Amino acid sequence: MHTQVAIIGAGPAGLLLSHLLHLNGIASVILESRSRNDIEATIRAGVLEQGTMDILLESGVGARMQSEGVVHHGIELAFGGRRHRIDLSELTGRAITVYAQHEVIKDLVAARLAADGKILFEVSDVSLHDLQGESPSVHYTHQGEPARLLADFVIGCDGFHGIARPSMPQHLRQDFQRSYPFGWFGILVDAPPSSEELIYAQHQRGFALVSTRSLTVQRLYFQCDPKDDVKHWSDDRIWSELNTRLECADGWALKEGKIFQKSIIGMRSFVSTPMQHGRLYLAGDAAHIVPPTGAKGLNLAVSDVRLLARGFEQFYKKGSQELLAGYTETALKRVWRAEHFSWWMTSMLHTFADASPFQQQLQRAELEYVVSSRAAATALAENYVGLPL
Ligand code: RFL
Ligand code: PHB
Repeated sequence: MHTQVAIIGAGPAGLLLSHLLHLNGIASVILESRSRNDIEATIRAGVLEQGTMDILLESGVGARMQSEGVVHHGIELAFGGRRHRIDLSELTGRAITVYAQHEVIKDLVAARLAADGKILFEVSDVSLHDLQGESPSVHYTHQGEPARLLADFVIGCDGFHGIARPSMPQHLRQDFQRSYPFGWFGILVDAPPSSEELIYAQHQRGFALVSTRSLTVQRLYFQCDPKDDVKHWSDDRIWSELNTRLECADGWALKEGKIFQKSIIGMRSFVSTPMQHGRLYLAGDAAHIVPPTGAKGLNLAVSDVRLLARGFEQFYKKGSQELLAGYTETALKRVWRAEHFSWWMTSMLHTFADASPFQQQLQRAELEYVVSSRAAATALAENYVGLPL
């Protein structure tokens, strides 16, 4: 089998890239290790930047997001028993949309399949070959049969644990990383929203986040030991912890309900450079990870593939490699900005077990500054809604 662009991974990065290429008349094949059901049911991100919404709408896959997603014009920061609103739209003229990542995945898979796009699910043994020459190939197993896909380019959109990044020559790669001594305990709850906007709460017992999925399903998180086990957390214990961390003097209270999913995720910051070598390009979590406090991961995946789609359009229509050659440099500018923002939000809102009383006072001073200075609030807001592409 031959195609122009071979894409490894049907996450947001791989699916959107394939869709954008198709709109430019460029053929691609996606190889995905999991089943369609699996990728459409995995619960991950929820916050889309304005730029991400714009791309989904402009490229014709935003209709359901527009009708079912909810536009939020602000977020709240809670600390010291008080809530403080950051008015994103007033400060930046932009907004965010809360629409689950797996819904974006469903919309993109449906659009690809409706256009006869090729996605091979449940492939295994994927390996990349001849990445230096003009005809790289991907070897894999599908339905028990070994197979080979020849392409002009190979794009690694296979997430943090994929095979594309390790296929880059080790001696050319430089990795930057930081892991955090805490994780997030995430739950999904059958309940009405407790708040019209997301609440990011700092408390001495640890961070908590009130997010939402719909009028009937809520998404809540709280800082935990990354090595803890969900089995140690009864529903009562979870509600008690969340209520303590979110307690507010104004009488606001969480609306509780039936918890139907519990999970623990680790937190890390990671960047691998370069994001390209020969005919191999990396996009999304395959090249970089941010802690979820800034809600940036999915949005970065989208901005990477937007750059790649433009690069391939220029290559196939004009024969120029200029945009593709500059991919790493252009993408990393945005990546590092998001890395900094996500690290900063994480540092400002979480409890660090080894923080001295001095550092605790600095953390509080920073929060006070962000909610009382228009300049500081604007710095948070413009990063949160996403800087222009
Ligand atoms: P993905 O989504 O991991 O997709 C990679 C795909 O590649 C497949 N794969 C392979 N296929 C073939 N062969 C192989 N060898 C393969 N190895 C892997 C995988 O099965 C998978 O289908 O990467 P992508 O496309 O780069 O997208 C990145 C985003 O998923 C990620 O950054 C976000 O989910 C991060 N994130 C958030 N981002 C936001 O922008 N806003 C948020 O509000 C937000 N909240 C979150 C988050 C991530 C979270 N978790 C679970 C880490 C909240 C959480 C809890
Ligand atoms: C979510 O709803 O899953 C979510 C929202 C905001 C974040 C991270 C995750 O910063």
